[in-house]
This record gives sequence, structure tokens and C-alpha cells, in this order.
Amino acid sequence: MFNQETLDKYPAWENKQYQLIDNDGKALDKKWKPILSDAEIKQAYQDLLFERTADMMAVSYQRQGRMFTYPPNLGQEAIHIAAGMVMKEEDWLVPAFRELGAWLAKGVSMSEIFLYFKGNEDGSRFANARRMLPVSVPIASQLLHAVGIGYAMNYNKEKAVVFAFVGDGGTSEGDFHEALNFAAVWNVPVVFIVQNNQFAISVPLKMQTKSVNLAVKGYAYAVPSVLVDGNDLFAMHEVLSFAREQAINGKGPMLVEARTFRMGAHTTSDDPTRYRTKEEEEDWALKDPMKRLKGYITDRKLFDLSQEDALIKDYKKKIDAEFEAAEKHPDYPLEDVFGYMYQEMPQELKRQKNNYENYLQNMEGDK
Ligand SMILES: Cc1ncc(C[n+]2csc(CCOP(=O)(O)OP(=O)(O)O)c2C)c(N)n1
Ligand SMILES: [Mg+2]
Repeated sequence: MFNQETLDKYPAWENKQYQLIDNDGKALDKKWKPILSDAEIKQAYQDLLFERTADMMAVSYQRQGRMFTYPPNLGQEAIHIAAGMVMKEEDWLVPAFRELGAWLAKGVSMSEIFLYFKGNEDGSRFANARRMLPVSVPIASQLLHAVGIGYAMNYNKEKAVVFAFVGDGGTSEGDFHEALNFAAVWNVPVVFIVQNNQFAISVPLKMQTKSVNLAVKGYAYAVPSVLVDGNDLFAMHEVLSFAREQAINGKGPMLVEARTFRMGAHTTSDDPTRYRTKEEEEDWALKDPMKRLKGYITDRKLFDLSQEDALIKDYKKKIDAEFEAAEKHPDYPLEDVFGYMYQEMPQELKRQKNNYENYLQNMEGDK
């Protein structure tokens, strides 16, 4: 089990990553025993399968022209499922925009997610997800909000933790550094999860930083930090459980760099073949988090894989119904987009509104 002693054995500057299972799902240390029960492991696999199915369907709805955009999660799901298992109801989730499984664990519905990516702000009004901020596209800005929430929780003497997500690209933003600095100074209960998926759109990590890794950046601010195999559900779960424990016990923030790979495109408007090689993709495919977890559960006979197709079919039905609900949701009035900034609408904004109205009318005409 990951503890303070383990943390001390993984100083970030040595660039050793915490990992428990290999690419086939076999334990690296034969003596290792998961802290998760068999039932929890089986559930984790099913949740991962659901996230992957929902994610692929979201991409296809967008391709059908039924949603404006979508950022695929493919390959990064173990991080999300592990975080979802560790987060408690009273904890806060401060998302970036690529951690679908964690949102679902908080209680966000797929139809809310679809609404959001259809450009409808009702998608950020979560009916059931408690203590979760809306998706944050302005890179790294959410980390400052996370620290603010952590500060408020200390002030109110609340025993809960903030889980804040950011990408590798986000670590180049000033906000990331400001957030880490004040997280340490104020000793806030914030767990920073850096999803290092190797790219910020088309910019590879080596053009982003000269540091040995991203975890090492935490040390400058006295934030305990560790590099973890983000495609290893067990390693992620252990480290995040430890980070939560530390935060709850007043030990302050922690930074977890989850090393992973975005197997899909940045968003549905991106073509990754233009900036990365087939070899790189093939190499990371061997480390696919689902394949590894599947290897583990197959060895341990925790899940009857012959049920998988039926399960996926059932998920697809549910996801389709959620998408239909999003499509039936009332459209927002155009006035909402343009109406609130000024008491009297300036000429330029009137021109834009007019253009947009014409565009919508023409779209109608094409049907
Ligand atoms: C402040 C800001 N600058 C630029 C952008 C445009 N942008 C959107 S996603 C992205 C890259 C983010 O990369 P990373 O943090 O690694 O997250 P990933 O997309 O890989 O999950 C950029 C530059 C933005 N949304 N916000
Ligand atoms: Mg990235």
C-alpha cells in the first residue's frame, strides 16, 4: 500500500514512476495485494468500460453533426475511474475538460455532458452531482478556484478534499504555479492531478518543459509530489487514497503526475497523425489501461468476459437514451448569448447577433 515511506522512495527528481501492474496486468511484485476488494475491482472494470463506450459514442454523435465538439478520453480512463473511487460525496471535484469517468462518479449524467458539448449551458447545471465545478476550458484557471475552495474548507473546518484536474500543457500556465504556491502556504486540502497525456494539442511535452517530469515542479513549492503510471488503475487508486488521507489529516496539498497518453484526437477538430508517429501510438497501445485491467481480472477470474458484449449493448442503449434527452432539451434563447453584457446593445454586437440569426435561418433552410 502506498504510504509516506513509499513516497520517500519515489522522489520526483529521480523520475521513477509508481507502478503496480505490467502491460499484461500482472503484478510487478508477487507479494503485492490490492487494497480494493474483488467486487470493487470488477466494478472499476465495468465503469471503465462504460466510460470508454460513452466516449466513443460521443465522438460519433459529434461526427454525425449532432454536437459541436468533444474532447476524447480514450486511454486516460484509469485515472478517472481511480479518482472516482477515492472521491467521497463531501469532496469537491474541480475538472478541466478530459476526465469523463470522474464526472460520472460525481453523479453528472451523460445527457448533461452532451448538452454542454452541444453548447447549452444547462449542461453545467448538474441535477445530481454535488460539489463539482463546471468544466473549465481556460487552461489551468480552475486550479486557483480549487485552492480557493480548499482555503474556504480550512476556514470552515470542513473535513473534505478538493480533487483538481489539469493537463501537462496546463503546467506551463502561471495559474498552475500560483495555485501550487498558495496551496502550500495555506496548507489546503487539495489533490492536484496532472494528466500528462504527452501533448497539449499538437505541442509535445519536450517543447513544454525542460524539467525531468512534471511532478518535480511541486517541490519548488513544498508540495509533496509523485509520478505515477496513469494507465495503472491500482497505482492511481493507491496514490490518490494516500493523497486524500494526507489532506484530510491536515497535511495539506499533494501533486500527482499521472503519466498517460491521449490515444484519440485532442478534440473532434484535430488530426493527431499530423504531429505524432504511428510507432508512438503503437507503443502506448501496449500500455492501454483497459487492456491491462482486463489482463488482471482475466487472470484472477473476477469477471465473466463472455458477458462483455451484452454489457456494452446495454450501455449503448442507455447512452442513446441520454443523448435523445439532450436533443429534446429546449434550446437556449439567442438573447442569452448576446443580451447580458451591456444595458444597451452596441452596434457591433447587434451585427453579430444579426449574422447569427441569419446563420440559424439558413441552417433551417438546408434541412
Ligand atoms: C488559457 C488558454 N489558452 C489556450 C487555450 C487553447 N487550448 C485548449 S486545450 C489546449 C491544450 C491543453 O493541453 P493540456 O493541458 O495538456 O490538456 P489536454 O488537452 O492534453 O488534456 C489549449 C492550448 C485555452 N483553452 N485556454
Ligand atoms: Mg495534455
